[in-house]
Amino acid sequence: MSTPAEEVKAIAKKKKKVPFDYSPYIRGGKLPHIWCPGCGHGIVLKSLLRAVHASGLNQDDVAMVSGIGCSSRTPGYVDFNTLHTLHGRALTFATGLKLANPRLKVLVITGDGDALAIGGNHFIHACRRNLDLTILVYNNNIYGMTSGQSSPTTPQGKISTTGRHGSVDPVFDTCKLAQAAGATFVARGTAYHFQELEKIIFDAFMHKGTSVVDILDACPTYYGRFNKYASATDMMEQIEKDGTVSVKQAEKLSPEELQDKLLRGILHKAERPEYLEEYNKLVTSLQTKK
Ligand SMILES: Cc1ncc(C[n+]2csc(CCOP(=O)(O)OP(=O)(O)O)c2C)c(N)n1
Ligand code: SF4
Repeated sequence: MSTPAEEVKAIAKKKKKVPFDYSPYIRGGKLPHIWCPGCGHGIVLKSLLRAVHASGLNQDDVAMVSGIGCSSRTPGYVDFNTLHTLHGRALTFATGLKLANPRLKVLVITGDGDALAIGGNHFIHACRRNLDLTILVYNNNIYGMTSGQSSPTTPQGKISTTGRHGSVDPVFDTCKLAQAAGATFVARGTAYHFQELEKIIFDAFMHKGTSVVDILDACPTYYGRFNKYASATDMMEQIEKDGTVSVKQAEKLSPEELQDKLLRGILHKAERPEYLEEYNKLVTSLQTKK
């Protein structure tokens, strides 16, 4: 019987394509990973690694910083400069790291709970500063690591361990929040549309300033099971395929058709002075002041 890797190679050979080699980016000694079967985090990681590869960035020039959560375990598995920090505090560490070593391309991996609940204040202020950081919010609508409590993106009426009869709280829209707080690149992708996601993450890397990508992801173990999705695939199809439309598709749809749909793609792009450049200007002016 052939192994999964051999099967991938056989399919690629048929399509006359060279399969993408993830191995230079993975710390093999840290495997197996902790993610459950069907979890979207691994799919997102693949899109992310392909985007890093396409950007031509040297692995030593990339730093990946996370908080705590299933998503935040990502830096443990990849061969970049990595920091696994405190719950909700990835952005404070990332800010310090970027200021101390501006040469580094700093990526922040954070869950919806990590970024928008305990880390909500830090999220707002990181967006406000426009420091050159790429923030990837793995948004699976729930706290995965701690067994499925409601997060700020749990839709109203959906079941969680802290909302056994359906969540009552209104949700945050990560993209609207990021844009209102001042992020200069805001986009949404999904684990289902993984090729599109790779391009979005690539564009986020290329942007100078704070870039935020809200990534609709799937936690079949808690969110999926509590809310009676038949399988991880069913969950991805209902939430991420049927629940979203691309910015391009949206142009042809009426407001009625767009109701209850989330937009995918680049939602906001603006030019504004980057934080480090402004900071360095101040330092230079103070140093040359007589
Ligand atoms: C100060 C602090 N409070 C609470 C926790 C417990 N905790 C660990 S991960 C987590 C939630 C993670 O959810 P999310 O960020 O959405 O990531 P996911 O696990 O879904 O990928 C919580 C509450 C902690 N580690 N530290
Ligand atoms: S608990 Fe949920 S988020 Fe965590 S690894 Fe399992 S499926 Fe993924």
